[in-house]
Amino acid sequence: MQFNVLTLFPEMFMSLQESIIGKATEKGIIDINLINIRDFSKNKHKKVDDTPYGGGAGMVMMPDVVYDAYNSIIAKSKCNEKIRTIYMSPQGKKLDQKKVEDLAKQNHLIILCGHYEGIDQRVLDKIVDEEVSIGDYVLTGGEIPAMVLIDSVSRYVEGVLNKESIKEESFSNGLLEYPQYTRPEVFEGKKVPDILLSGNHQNIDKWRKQKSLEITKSKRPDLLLK
Ligand code: 4H6
Repeated sequence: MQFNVLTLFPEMFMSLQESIIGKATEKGIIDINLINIRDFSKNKHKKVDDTPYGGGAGMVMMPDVVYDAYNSIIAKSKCNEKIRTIYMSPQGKKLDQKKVEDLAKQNHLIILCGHYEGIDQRVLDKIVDEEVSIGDYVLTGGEIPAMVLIDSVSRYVEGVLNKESIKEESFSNGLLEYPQYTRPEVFEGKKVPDILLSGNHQNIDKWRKQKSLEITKSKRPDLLLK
């Protein structure tokens, strides 16, 4: 799966190369194509923003620069299929596991990261298919939300994780995860629950399902109502 990211801060995405996503990009399962919007500035000072019409604080990213950066992706894309363009914004629809699974069906995505006070509305109207938010809080830029989206979607791409981890995880069954234990058998006087050492997998499954329910009921009762 290919993620094309339009950003003023491509270096921020280097952290994605650590751990599992990094392994997947090495294997070629995932391709993160970073496009520096600043490279498309026509200005000799590489200016990408200007003051807002109508006045007000801060700066707005210029539509032509963003449009040229976007078109550089379209020009290079070999397939004729339409590529979904997502704008990371606090005004977007909240990202949840359902949306993540839906996005994972795409072969290509374009993710637009805004900065300053945002981007001129006219280019957004032209290129953006959907606005996505990672939660109800404001950040200085769309890069961290874009990384959250890439990480969560990549987990569903064939070959990134083993299938078991996806099936067993939180939310896939609508419940939170049961508690996990590993060696040592006794830690600070606390023993691992006996049932997990019993070797009886039917009982272990039952116990875990029960724990999942209990934990969901106490920590996230809203999930049970859904
Ligand atoms: C688009 C428009 C996403 C992007 C405005 C982005 C939070 C989220 C941004 C802005 C983001 C999220 C610029 C508005 C800075 C506030 C970048 N913040 N902002 N919740 N910020 O997914 O000022």
